[in-house]
Amino acid sequence: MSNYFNPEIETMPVEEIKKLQSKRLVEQIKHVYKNVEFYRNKMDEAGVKPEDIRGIEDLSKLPFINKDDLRDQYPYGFLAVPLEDCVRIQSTSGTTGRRVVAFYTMEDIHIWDTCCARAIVAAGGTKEDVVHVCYGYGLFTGGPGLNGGSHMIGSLTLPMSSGNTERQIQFMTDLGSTILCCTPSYAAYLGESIREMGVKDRIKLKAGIFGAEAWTEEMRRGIESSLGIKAYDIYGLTEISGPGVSFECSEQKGMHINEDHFIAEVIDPETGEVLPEGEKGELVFTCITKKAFPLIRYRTRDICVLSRKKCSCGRTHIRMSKPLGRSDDMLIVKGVNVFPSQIETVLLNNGYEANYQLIVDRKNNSDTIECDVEWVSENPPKDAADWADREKLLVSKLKSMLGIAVKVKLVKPKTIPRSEGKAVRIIDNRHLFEESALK
Ligand code: DLL
Repeated sequence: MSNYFNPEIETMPVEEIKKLQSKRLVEQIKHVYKNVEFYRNKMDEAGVKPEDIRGIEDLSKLPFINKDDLRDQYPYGFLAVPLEDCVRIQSTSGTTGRRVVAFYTMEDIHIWDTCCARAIVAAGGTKEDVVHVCYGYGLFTGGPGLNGGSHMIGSLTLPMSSGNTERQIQFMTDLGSTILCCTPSYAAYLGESIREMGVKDRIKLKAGIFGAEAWTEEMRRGIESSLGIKAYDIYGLTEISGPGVSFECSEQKGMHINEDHFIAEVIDPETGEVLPEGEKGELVFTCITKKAFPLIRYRTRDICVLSRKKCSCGRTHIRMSKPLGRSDDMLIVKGVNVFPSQIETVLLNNGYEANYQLIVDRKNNSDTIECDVEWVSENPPKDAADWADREKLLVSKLKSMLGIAVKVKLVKPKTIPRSEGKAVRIIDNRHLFEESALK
């Protein structure tokens, strides 16, 4: 059985992909220049006419856009087709300021479903599978995206949405779910709950498709062993369509970007300079087939690396690394750059699971950072002295990883609130951005 959904496209020679991208880019630029005042003004300001864009080699002539532009144009400013041609909206989960609303024509939904179908097939999915989707449904793209992909393959789709873990596990056992789609933190939680309920031998899962938040290789190994599956990463963002912008193949060495629909670039976040393949920088996407809400040179804030190295799965589409952080989620504590993934690595390397929370505060003009972490239920502290020793050990490991003192509080299992969507890892009580916005 082929593990491609669209073999002729997924294994197309690179030169052919670039030709296809060039042709589609030229059409797309004409479309947005004609139909979106924002793009017309931006391109006019930059002195670029649609006819100056003759192929992907001209992409860098176009200006970048970012999330602030989307917020400023809320809700219809980026709409490139008449509203009556749209059949759906989805939205980002932004907690501050205006949300970003993305529009889709029926054909845009078809493209998105195709991207998700490719991801499911790459994880071994066929029409015989039972695809258990517990990403949230609604405005969040996770549920609808994987649901659409699963339908396209013809798999039996369980639109579970998030929440009610006992019911999730009951359906999983009763209906024989074989592919699980959810956030990695929820997958880890499901693994814990299955172990506690003692039903692991009744679980038929073979693969999981996890994304929407950062997760480490250590976390992947933990989930693979607790659920007895192979765990695949999937990446995407609402602005560009949703999940399935890129996905992992069986090699698990980066995610193939669906290059017939999206052109990826990596840029220096400070200067905007396009970086050569293999260098780390901010990921930028251009949508070349979507019609209702086509973003051109959209700065994602995700930091990653692209690779054209041949993949042994046979796919020729470029691969992106896992996001290595965001140019905007990095914490600066006592002037030191801290990535939550560094903390996670220390915890997982020292026998803990990714059940932790970082609390950042500022007292007397000095930053503090506390890491609350649960001990694993099989290995509770023997006594108060053991408890204190374990905290001390983590303090020293974190100090050597980060270069700053982190207060560690070891807590009982299940004390840190579980998330059914994206885990809330950071509580930053300093609210630096809000403060500066007010002043
Ligand atoms: O999280 C779409 C999605 C749903 C992707 C389900 C995968 C699975 P947003 O809510 O708009 O969309 O958030 C997009 O989440 O810019 C990344 O920072 C982060 N992100 C998404 N996938 C991954 C991943 C969905 N696999 C933002 N690894 C993106 C790390 C991810 N971060």
